[in-house]
Formats: sequence, C-alpha cells, structure tokens
Amino acid sequence: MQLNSLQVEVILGDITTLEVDVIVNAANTSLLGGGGVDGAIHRAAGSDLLQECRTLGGARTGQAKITGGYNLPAKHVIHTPGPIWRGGRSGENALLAASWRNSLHLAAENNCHSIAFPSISTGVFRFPIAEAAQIALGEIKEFAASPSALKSVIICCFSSKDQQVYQHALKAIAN
Ligand code: AR6
Repeated sequence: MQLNSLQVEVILGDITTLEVDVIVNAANTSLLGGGGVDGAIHRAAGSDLLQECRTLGGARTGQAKITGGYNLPAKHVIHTPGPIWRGGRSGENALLAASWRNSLHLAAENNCHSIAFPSISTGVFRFPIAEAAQIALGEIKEFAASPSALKSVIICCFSSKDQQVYQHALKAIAN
C-alpha cells in the first residue's frame, strides 16, 4: 500500500533474511542481545555485531541506535528497546510509538531507502498486538506525511495471525 511517498507492506517471514538497507531489532536496554528476534539477528549477523553493540552504552526504552549489519543481507541494524507491557498505565503506548518513530527517523538520517520492522514488544515484552499494530501504523502514517530518503517500510511478521493484525491496522489508517 502507498502512503504518500512511502510503500508499506506487511509480510510473513524471517527478518534476518531480508535484503533491505536496515532491519530493526526489538532489543532490550542493554543492547547486548537476548532471545526472540534479537537472538536471531545476533546469530545471523555474527559476533562482530555484539562487539559493536558493546560500544553503544545501551539505550533507553524508545530510543534507537544504528550499527552495521555484518553477515546479514541488510546493510544496517537499528536497535530499539520497546516497552515491557505492565498493564498499559506506565506510558507503554508513548514508548512504543517512540521506538517506531525514532527508528524511522534514524533510518532516513542514514540515507536508508528501505527498512524492515519486527512486531516490537509483542513477544517476550507482552504488548497486546492489536494496540501495538495501531500505534506502529499511526507512526508510519505520520512519518510518511513528510518526504525523506526512506521509500519502503516492511513489517515482517513471524506468524500469519500477527500478519493479519498488522494488515488490518494498515487498511484502517489508509482510509
Ligand atoms: N523474524 C521476524 N520476527 C521474529 C523473528 C524473526 N526471525 N523471531 C521472533 N520474531 P520478541 P519483544 C517475532 O520477543 O517482545 C529479547 O530477549 C516474535 O514472534 O523478539 O520486543 C530482547 O533481548 C514477536 O512477534 O521481542 C528483549 O529482552 C516479535 O518478533 C525482549 O526479547 C517480537 O518478539 C524484547 O521483547
């Protein structure tokens, strides 16, 4: 689907296989790896990624930091710790929005034309997926309103159920 100058797609797959300029890592604040998509990205990129991550000094929830992609087909990785779901009254929505927004801006600043995101915070961090998808698409729509280097956004889901949720949220914001 086209949103101004941005092509937005929701796909099913393994984000570590995507040949895009940058993939986003749903990290934790240490930026030193973990399970889920974080573990998969570090395994596929190789230990040089962890070495670069050690120089970053961690990140606050909602912040985004960029590294090389090493053995990944993607040129770069943007690491962003999304919020841990604590019931919804601890600023989780604003923090998740910040993760998406800061990642999009950081990609554009680094002249990336294509970016792929996982479903940030909806795995180990337990953020409810329907709300997460709505927040994600809201930030993408807002970002698409101003021109930038970024032309393509892929949301890479890991189950067809998750894919349906993001597809639904995409259709909702396109109207
Ligand atoms: N490609 C695409 N999506 C994936 C992949 C993959 N290869 N592997 C898992 N997912 P999670 P979070 C999906 O738990 O909730 C880590 O330990 C997964 O099915 O990876 O933000 C970090 O170090 C889910 O839909 O991230 C943090 O401590 C989505 O990615 C913590 O988990 C996100 O699930 C972050 O938790």
